[in-house]
Amino acid sequence: MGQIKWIDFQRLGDERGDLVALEIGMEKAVPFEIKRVYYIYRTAEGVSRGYHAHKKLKQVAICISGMCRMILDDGRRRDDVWLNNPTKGLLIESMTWREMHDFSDDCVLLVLASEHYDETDYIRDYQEFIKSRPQVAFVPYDEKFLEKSWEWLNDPELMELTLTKPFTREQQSEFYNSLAFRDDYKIWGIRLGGEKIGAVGLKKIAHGESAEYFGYIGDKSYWGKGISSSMFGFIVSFAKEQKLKRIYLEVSKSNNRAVSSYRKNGFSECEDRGDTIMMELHL
Ligand code: T46
Repeated sequence: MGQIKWIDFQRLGDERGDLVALEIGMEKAVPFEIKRVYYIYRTAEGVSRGYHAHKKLKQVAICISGMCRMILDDGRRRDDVWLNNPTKGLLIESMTWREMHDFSDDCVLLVLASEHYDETDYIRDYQEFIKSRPQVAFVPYDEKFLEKSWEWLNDPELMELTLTKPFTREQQSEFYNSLAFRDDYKIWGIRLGGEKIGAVGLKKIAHGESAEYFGYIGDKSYWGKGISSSMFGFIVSFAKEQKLKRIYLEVSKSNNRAVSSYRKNGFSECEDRGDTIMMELHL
C-alpha cells in the first residue's frame, strides 16, 4: 500500500519460543547501515508520539511486544498501519512525517536507525515539512528524459501498463526530432526534487475540442505516492488554457491502480474496448 513498506524478518523459533536476529551487515533486509538502535516502551495511556519528519534519517520500526498505530505522511498521502508483529519491520523513509498513536500497555517499539542522533535532522513543524518536501515539477522534455524513457519504456511491466509497443532507437529519435514541429502533441518531463521520474502529456490534440492524456512514472520507487494527482492537475490546467473541452485516455482493464487513480481524479468510463477501456473528463 503506497508508502507502507514492510520488511520481513526470519523467525528462528523452535518449541521453546521465538527468536529474531538483527545483525550488522543485514543491509539486504534493512536498506541502510544500522548506526543506532533505540526502543520506546511504557508509553503512558493516551499519549501520542512523533509528530515530526527527518531530513536524512531512514528507519525501520519493529513492534516487538504489544501494538501501536503509526501514521506515515509524505505530504501527498497519509497512511496508517498497526505495528503488532515482531517479525515485520516498517521502513520509514526520510522526509516522511510520522505519528505514533494507541500504544498498548505492553508495547515495545524497537527502531533501527541509519544515522546517529541529530536534533538538527528533525522537522517538527508540519507546515515547514510540507514546504521543504521535494516538489513535483513539469519541465521541458529534453534528451536526458528521452534517454531515461528508453530505460523506463523497455521495462516489461511499464510497457504493458502504458500499452507501449516495442520501439527502436531510430524511432525514438524520429519521435524526439518531430516534437518541435507538432501542434497535436505535447510532452513534459516530470521531476521530483532533482530526480527525473517520468513523463506526461497530451496527444491527438484537436484544437478547441479534445486530446488524449498520457503519463507514467517510470521510476517505480515513486509509485503510490500520489504524484498522479499532480500530473492530472497540471494537464487539466494546460488543457483548459488551450480551451479544450474534453480529455480522454485509454487504459488496460487489468491496470487497476491506474483505473482507480483516473476515477479519483474525475475520469469516467466512456467505452469498452475489450482489453482496454476509454475514460474521459469533460473540462
Ligand atoms: C522517530 C520516532 C519513531 C536521543 O537523545 N537519542 C535518540 O536516539 C532518540 C530517538 C531520542 N533522543 C532524545 C530526544 C528527546 O529528548 O529522547 C527524547 C525523546 O525523543 P522524541 O521526542 O523525538 O521521541 P518520539 O517518540 O517523538 O520520536 C522518536 C524518534 O526521536 C524519532 O526519530 O522517528 O521515535
